[in-house]
Amino acid sequence: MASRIARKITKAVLSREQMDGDGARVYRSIGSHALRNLDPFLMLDEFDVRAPGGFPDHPHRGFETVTYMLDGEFLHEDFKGHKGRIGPGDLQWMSAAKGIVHAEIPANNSRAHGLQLWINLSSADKLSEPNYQEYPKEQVLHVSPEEGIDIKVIAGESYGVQSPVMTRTPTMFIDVKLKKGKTMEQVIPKNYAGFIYTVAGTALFGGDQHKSEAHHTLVLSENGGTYIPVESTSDDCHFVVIAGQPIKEPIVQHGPFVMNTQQEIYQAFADYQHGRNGFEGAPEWTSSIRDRWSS
Ligand code: FJE
Ligand code: FE
Repeated sequence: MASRIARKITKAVLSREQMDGDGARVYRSIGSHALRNLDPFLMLDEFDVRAPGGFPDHPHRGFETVTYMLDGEFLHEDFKGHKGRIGPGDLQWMSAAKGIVHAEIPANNSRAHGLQLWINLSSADKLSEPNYQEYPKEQVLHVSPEEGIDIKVIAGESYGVQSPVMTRTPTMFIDVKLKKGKTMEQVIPKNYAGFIYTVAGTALFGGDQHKSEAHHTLVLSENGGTYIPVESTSDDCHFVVIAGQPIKEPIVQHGPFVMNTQQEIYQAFADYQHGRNGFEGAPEWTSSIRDRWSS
């Protein structure tokens, strides 16, 4: 019988809340000082935003943003007129690539709570055409291998269910809810780097090795292992498993621009400022939703 190697947890970091955007509360996982970046991931924020907070007009270049809403609703609008609403369980997979300028703000007065993941793009993809993949809750595939185990397959595969999301950077992203005492194993391609982010409840991750509560990032070992075992120790256990193929290229990041060289960062600023090379129309544009909460 072939031997199976389990991933272990090499590092556990608790996120403290901080403010970003315009008065928006986030728990930063990847992208915080303790977890600078975990190639191919640049950032994971658990946002918990109430109007008038939000993320008004801002640009992106060189990577993808994945917004997965847990509770409440966001409005979004971009500089090409693409707009919509992201509600509980909805998924927006946005490949900003050569340039998107947009606003993301709460749709109403209740709390907008969710996850936003930033995935780097390889040099070959950084200046490709922007692209959206949008899935309302009903179209996000889910699998329940047994009662008390509920998995949403946002990207990649879990228990034989394959997400239709196209990932320019090979990525898996699953959302898991477990009742107390339930066990599951998530398969992870052996060359992927990955982590778990805990949203609620407690569980043992990586054998009996690690117990965790909410707002923790658990970095997975890069030991060639092909799965991570989990056992829930509470009825409200909720976490995500995110893993991807490392890009292994230099990263120069300036806020919302992520390129390979300093020169490309200067170019991104100039393009954004002058409305060129994918940022056409950006200097004149303001979103119609940005003033929703100002009187
Ligand atoms: C930001 C550039 C940005 N975390 N979580 C600079 F793009 C952002 C930003 C976000 C963001 C947006 C959502 Cl919807 C959720 C997020 C950062 O838009 F805050 C800064 N400072
Ligand atoms: Fe954004």
